[in-house]
Amino acid sequence: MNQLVGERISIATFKAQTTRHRIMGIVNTPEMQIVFSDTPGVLKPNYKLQESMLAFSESALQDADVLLYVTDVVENPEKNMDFLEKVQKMDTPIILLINKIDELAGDASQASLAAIVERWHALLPKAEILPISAKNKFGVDMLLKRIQELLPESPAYFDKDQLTDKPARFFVSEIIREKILLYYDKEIPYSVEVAVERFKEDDKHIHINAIIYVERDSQKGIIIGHQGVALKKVSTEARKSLEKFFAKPIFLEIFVKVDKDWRSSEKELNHFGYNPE
Ligand SMILES: Nc1nc2c(ncn2[C@@H]2O[C@H](COP(=O)(O)OP(=O)(O)OP(=O)(O)O)[C@@H](O)[C@H]2O)c(=O)[nH]1
Ligand SMILES: [Mg+2]
Repeated sequence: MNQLVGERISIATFKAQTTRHRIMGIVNTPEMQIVFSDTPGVLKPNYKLQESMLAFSESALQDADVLLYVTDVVENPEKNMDFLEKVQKMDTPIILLINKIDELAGDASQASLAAIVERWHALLPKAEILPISAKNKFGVDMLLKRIQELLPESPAYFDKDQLTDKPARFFVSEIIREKILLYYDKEIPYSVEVAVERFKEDDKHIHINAIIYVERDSQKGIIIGHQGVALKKVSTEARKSLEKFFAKPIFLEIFVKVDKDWRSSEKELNHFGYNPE
């Protein structure tokens, strides 16, 4: 979606379940508007947060005019059979994007791509299949063109100068969460939520206070690290990314708090914005 919209709207990391919300990225030209919904990947929920994540994916499925199912050159197509069977029965046009074709190197790459396309086609015969590389922007313009052909005529849903449906604070918490996904292992990134307590912008700067919530005391210690070194790194790297995102100098203060078992609590999840409308 970032490549299609031309802005870094959704955070992306090598870890699974990076995206937790439904995030809109809007492309505007004089003739048209395309509203992309980036969603969490389809999963079988083990706790309440994951139930909300799945609900975001399903809400996008309900109102989309075109579905883009993003897989890559190594994912096992059988992994999400239930979901594939469901979308196969829907009337909505579907484009299956085989991403990361830059990873297919050497003489055998054409043959292996053909084999991958073949496997997916057998499972989802109604889908148009497009090999792409988001990294190299390969196939992205062709995809935009194809989406434009498939979209129905309709008035614009959003203002023509709007880029996303999310407020500035959302991107602050996502950028901090991105650093946590990058720098901590095991269950830590999945036990973390970030809330922005203060976002104050003046002519020259933005002042931000954020809180990293964890599920237990032991995790708080890990986030902070020996003599605060780990948290310092998160804070420094987040500040650099935020300065790029907002194109302004940032003062960033981060605190760590325990919110016991927040990801299993309906109330806390609502409080953190995991309530699909
Ligand atoms: N080689 C290569 N890597 C890519 C490409 N596109 C994305 N990646 C990498 O793949 C990883 C996953 O990207 P994400 O955007 O987080 O993937 P996602 O499908 O949104 O995953 P979740 O949000 O976790 O469900 C990141 O490390 C990206 O940098 C590509 O075209 N080629
Ligand atoms: Mg994602």
